[in-house]
Amino acid sequence: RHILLIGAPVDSGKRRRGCLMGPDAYRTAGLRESLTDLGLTVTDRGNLAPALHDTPAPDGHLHAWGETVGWTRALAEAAEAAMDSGLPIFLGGDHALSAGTVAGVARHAVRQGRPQFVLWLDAHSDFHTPESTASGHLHGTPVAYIAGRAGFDGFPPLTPPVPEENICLLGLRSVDPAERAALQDSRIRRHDMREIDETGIARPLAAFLDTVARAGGALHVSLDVDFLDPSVAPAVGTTVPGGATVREAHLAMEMICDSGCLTSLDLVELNPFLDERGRTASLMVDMAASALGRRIFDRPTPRF
Ligand code: DIR
Ligand code: MN
Ligand code: MN
Ligand code: MN
Repeated sequence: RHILLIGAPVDSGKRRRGCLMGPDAYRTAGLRESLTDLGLTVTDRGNLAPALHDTPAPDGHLHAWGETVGWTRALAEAAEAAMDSGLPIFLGGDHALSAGTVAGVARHAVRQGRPQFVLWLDAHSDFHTPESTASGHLHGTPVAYIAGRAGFDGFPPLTPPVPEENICLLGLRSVDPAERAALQDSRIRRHDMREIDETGIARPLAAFLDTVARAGGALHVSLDVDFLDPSVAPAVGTTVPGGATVREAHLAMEMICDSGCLTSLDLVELNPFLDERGRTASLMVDMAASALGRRIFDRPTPRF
């Protein structure tokens, strides 16, 4: 399948700056070359810019509301259109960008009559609403938006939202009390690091991928750098100890590839300003390569 690289230098989802450099860090780390080495054809579409934004924030504590609304509109359109030409990889940019990418790919799935699924690989649940967020950082809200929770005035309408049972959060270890209460009230699938410790990462992931495959679904994967342990992926503003190891993360990416379901991918929250000689950017490039077919030896994914 044809791969599209789409730069989304979104930096409005939190106060600490630097994610706007993410797309160029992935290019510098050789993302395109890693994928062409796999025999894939790759087009780099350059970087997007936000749509004009004039929407007032519903509340004063929300950081950069209008800019994030503008990005969400631009990204939703770009993502929907990209799905007609290949498999887009969105180069972030902070996690606020996924409101737009998921809105866009979900619209495309509706047109195809295909259910949309979302796999969220993240230390955080990103399930705040604009009302519940204490930080006012919108990168902590995209899962709530795509699931259709209220309060996102000015954001493009989701037609329809992604069904809760089609969303799977994996890697959790930092969930705020309001998010926890809302998640426990929802049908969103959620797997914390304790579960990964107890069962291994393959079991919950295989179960979800099996559901996607049986439904003939489109699968969007949103990979937050902080899914990985900060000892191997330090270049992110919100490090949380106790994350996925390099091996766990590669296994997850290889299983995603084997499922044959992957239709779009976000690489988010890389802050190159915090990196050590590009090691986090390079690791994220390796993750993308594993998700798109890089292998040591071919071997079918075991069933659980
Ligand atoms: C944190 C979000 N729960 C907040 N942190 C995130 O500010 O609401 N970091 N999403 O990546
Ligand atoms: Mn189409
Ligand atoms: Mn996130
Ligand atoms: Mn996170």
